[in-house]
Amino acid sequence: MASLNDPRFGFCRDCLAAQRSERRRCQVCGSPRLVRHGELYQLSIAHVDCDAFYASVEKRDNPELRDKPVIIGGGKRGVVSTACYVARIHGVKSAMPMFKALEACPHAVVIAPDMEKYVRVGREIRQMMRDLTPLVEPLSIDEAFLDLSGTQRLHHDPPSRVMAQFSNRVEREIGLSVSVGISYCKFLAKIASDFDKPRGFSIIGEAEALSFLADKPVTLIWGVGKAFAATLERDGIRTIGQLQTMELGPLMAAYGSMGQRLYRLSRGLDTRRVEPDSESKSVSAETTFNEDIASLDELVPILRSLSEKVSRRLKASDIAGRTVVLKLKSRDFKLRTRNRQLSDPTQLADRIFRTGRSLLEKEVDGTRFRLLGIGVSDLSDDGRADPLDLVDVHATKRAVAEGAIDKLRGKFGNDAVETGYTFGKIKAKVRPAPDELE
Ligand code: TTP
Ligand code: MG
Repeated sequence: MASLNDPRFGFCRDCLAAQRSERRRCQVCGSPRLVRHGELYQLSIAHVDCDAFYASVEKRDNPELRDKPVIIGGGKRGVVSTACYVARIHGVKSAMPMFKALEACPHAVVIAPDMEKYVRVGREIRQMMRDLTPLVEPLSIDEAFLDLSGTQRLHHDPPSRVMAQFSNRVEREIGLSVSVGISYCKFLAKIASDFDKPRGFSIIGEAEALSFLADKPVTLIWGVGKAFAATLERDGIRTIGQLQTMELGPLMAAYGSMGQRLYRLSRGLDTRRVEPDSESKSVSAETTFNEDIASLDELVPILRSLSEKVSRRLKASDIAGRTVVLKLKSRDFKLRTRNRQLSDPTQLADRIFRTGRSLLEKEVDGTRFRLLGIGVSDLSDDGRADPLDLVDVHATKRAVAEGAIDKLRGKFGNDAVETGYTFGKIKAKVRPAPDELE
């Protein structure tokens, strides 16, 4: 039996089957897309970047373009925004003047950018990332960091397998391919995602960081642009390996604060956290019904199971939210959102549910709803969530019970324990009593 550190330990990116031999194709589905790495199940920082993003969206929406060289760009500045990988073979690159690009690839199809569409698609992909963790830090329209540490219990899978499933999901549901890089820090995760584009999946572990970086050019380091690289070159420094042999003092004396960055990143030392942007600063779950629902009795169990989903995500990342947000969409697509601020941040399904239910009760007026959502915003991770409530003894009891349920679910899976409300929804047409959990 291979240990977790065995380099033969891996899985198939297509069917996810575990691979325990050194064969080049998956033992189950025959795919050659295998990933193996000694630290495969320990690394949890991911960077995702879409492949030839604008061009891929246009190809997706017009299958006739599939095998043709496609360039997105033009407009007033007359430069290339991006080119598909077919056009890149001819030497077309982002930021190249269009006339040059067409010299290199005269038969290319040139399409003007449709920014609105790309923003929309970028958002859809980002939402899929947020389904995995609230710790999503977008860097641009088509790329983001994800911190998946601590989510194994939520997903019942380590981050690398979660990310392989994510890239398959984006292909299946959005129709685009992405490249994924996985490492223990942002610096190397980003480098990894660029490593075998398109449809890439690369891992850089701690053990290999130094040797991986040694022969790479200094321009790979964040903040080292052309001008600074020229300065370094004048000082005889071209590779990251050279920086690895230099001490902090002389580097800082020569290059100021940049010297510290050179020192640390050249050694693969990067403690920057994945910082979610304001859009990510809420965790929510929602569902659209097969048939519109008007009755509180039917909405409440759904609200309960959505609250549990939100709570699971919060607990997995050890964050809490102070404002509970209820979302309803009526049959005529009118959106209602209702907020309530709590006295302190929560990650408990019970508190989210109860607050959501009291907001919901006020909205149930015979309107038929097509969608129900619940979430929390005002996120924090400072450990001040859910202080024991000395006034409401019942709330404390429920919090303790929820902790016990979490433990069981951690051991036996999410479906192992069902509360009265979700039981009512999933297993039978049992209507929950008003305060069954008390
Ligand atoms: P990138 O991720 O840099 O490029 P890409 O997605 O097209 O290709 P790759 O597979 O190498 O990741 O940028 C994302 C989008 O941003 C790109 O599709 C178009 C736009 N863009 C510009 O408009 N101008 C530019 O100079 C660059 C680099 C990108
Ligand atoms: Mg890209």
